[in-house]
Amino acid sequence: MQTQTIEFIRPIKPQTSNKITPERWSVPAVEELFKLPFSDLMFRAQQIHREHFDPNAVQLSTLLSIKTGGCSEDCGYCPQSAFHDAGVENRKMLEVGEVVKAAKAAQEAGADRFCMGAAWREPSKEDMEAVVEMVKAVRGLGMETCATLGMLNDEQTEQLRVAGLDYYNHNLDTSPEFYGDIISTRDYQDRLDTLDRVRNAGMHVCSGGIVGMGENLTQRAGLVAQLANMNPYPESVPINNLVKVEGTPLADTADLDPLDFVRTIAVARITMPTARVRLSAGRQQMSDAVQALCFLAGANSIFYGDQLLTTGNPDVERDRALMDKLGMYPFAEKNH
Ligand code: SAM
Ligand code: DTB
Ligand code: SF4
Repeated sequence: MQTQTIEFIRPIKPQTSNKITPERWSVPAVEELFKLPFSDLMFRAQQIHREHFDPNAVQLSTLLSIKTGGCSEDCGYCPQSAFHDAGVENRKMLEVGEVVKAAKAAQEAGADRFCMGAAWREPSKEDMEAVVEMVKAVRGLGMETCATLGMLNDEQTEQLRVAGLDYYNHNLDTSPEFYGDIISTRDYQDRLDTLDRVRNAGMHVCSGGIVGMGENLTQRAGLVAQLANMNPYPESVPINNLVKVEGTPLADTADLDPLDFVRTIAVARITMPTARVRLSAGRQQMSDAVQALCFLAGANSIFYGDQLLTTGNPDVERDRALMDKLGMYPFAEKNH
């Protein structure tokens, strides 16, 4: 009986276009996945994970905030927005040398991807000149490069591609229906347009969202459906658990049940089988047991290093200890 239920929710309207994504996920179908008995959901996710990846390998990506604070957007979760008073200073952009130093340290600690984040609505011409130098220098170290700089136009995506940027991170954050409750200074379509530009320029897409912002189940499913129906879906999907920062409008949001976070990872894995699903922000507040469940649910990437952008992340020693305890290893080590 249970198997029939699982089969029923899998398939969705066939796509008529000749693009790559083989199936479309309706929001109700994704919601049905969320509602599966926990063990059935985990089993489905693990089967799919093992079809496409070594289930014991995890990708390690280190983040660096290259421009912190003073952002002109009003994202309700974000401590870097100039609309909120979260105690984050508006600092100037880092120098290329500082970025290279941080990237080398991350590489020595075992990271294979380096992600440069900036608190911008979009980069200016001068910003782009500096970022291009940073991307070239980090690539020169032999690391995979990622950047998250806000909205991009066609010229900027081309500049980044030429510089050698491997991934561009730009999150949808939540479902189109819930989005207006969280951000008012740019709309959902702006995000989709930037992601299209990144894809059309030939770079890999990193896009995900945040859960635990007070969204309901349909809205959570709506985020996953949006990501999974991108054509093709992102190669890298960060799932962030809201980090509640004092001074932001979402600081007092009720805690998400950790098992609902695990379910979100599993549903992302099932709907985007070949993506790197990243267990992203929120790990510092998570027990080892919940993180282990996330890996069982199909997460195979983490942010590595004791700092995200402005908030903390588990330190390298804690992550190495967790990987050892679980018999997990970095993708990069296995491949070299
Ligand atoms: N300013 C650029 C932008 O918004 O695209 C890049 C940096 S922005 C901080 C990158 C992403 O971090 C956001 O889209 C959001 O998903 C995530 N983020 C920011 N604050 C967060 C928080 N408090 N908890 C969880 N994720 C957060
Ligand atoms: C993503 O999805 N999460 C990262 C990265 N992409 C840029 C950012 C998390 C930020 C958490 C809050 C902070 O440290 O400021
Ligand atoms: Fe600015 Fe990005 Fe934070 Fe939004 S999420 S306020 S765009 S730094």
